[in-house]
Amino acid sequence: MQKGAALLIVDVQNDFCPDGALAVPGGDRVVEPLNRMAAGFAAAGLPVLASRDWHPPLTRHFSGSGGIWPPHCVRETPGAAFHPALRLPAGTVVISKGIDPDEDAYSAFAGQDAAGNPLGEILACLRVKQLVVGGLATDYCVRSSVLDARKAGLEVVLLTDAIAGVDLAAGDSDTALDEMERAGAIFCSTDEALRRISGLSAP
Ligand code: VGL
Ligand code: ZN
Repeated sequence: MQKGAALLIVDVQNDFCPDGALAVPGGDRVVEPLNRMAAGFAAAGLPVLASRDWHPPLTRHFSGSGGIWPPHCVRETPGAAFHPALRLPAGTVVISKGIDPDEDAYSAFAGQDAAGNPLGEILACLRVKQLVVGGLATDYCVRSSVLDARKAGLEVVLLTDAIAGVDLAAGDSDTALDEMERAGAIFCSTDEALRRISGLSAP
């Protein structure tokens, strides 16, 4: 990790954590490594971005309106808030997605910042070449975001201890990991990634 790196924290929101409307098993385990990673990026002067699922109350994404999911992450509700223990550095760019009632919009690249700038444009403006990714859920939004980042020509480092999956069907997360690896994502632990950005060990 070096100049040109950015951290993307995907959907670490209450509804995807234990007791949430669409709880990912062990979802809150990602908070501690992502806090360390975000602090490391901030200390190195590197950008941090955090996506959030930000649905309208009625959307095709929800069961009852044609989708497969129970209502979750409805914009401006407590379930859509970031996990209370997640520490986002000052200046973190928040990317909202799933706003359109006609789209699932799993990928953070389908999202935009408060001013309406799409994630891809923001990363281009910041001259980001390498995206370090962790968050929820491995088999949906992390997967889609990583595959889109690769399609956009970015290097991707996936933080293997800072992700957790829904596994609606057993093995979904493993399949997603295979797809991401085949697409060229590099797998790395948070500790290893931190050593690299702080320059404590030669890459
Ligand atoms: C997600 C299912 C439905 C995710 C979002 O953030 O991975 N999963 N909506
Ligand atoms: Zn959703």
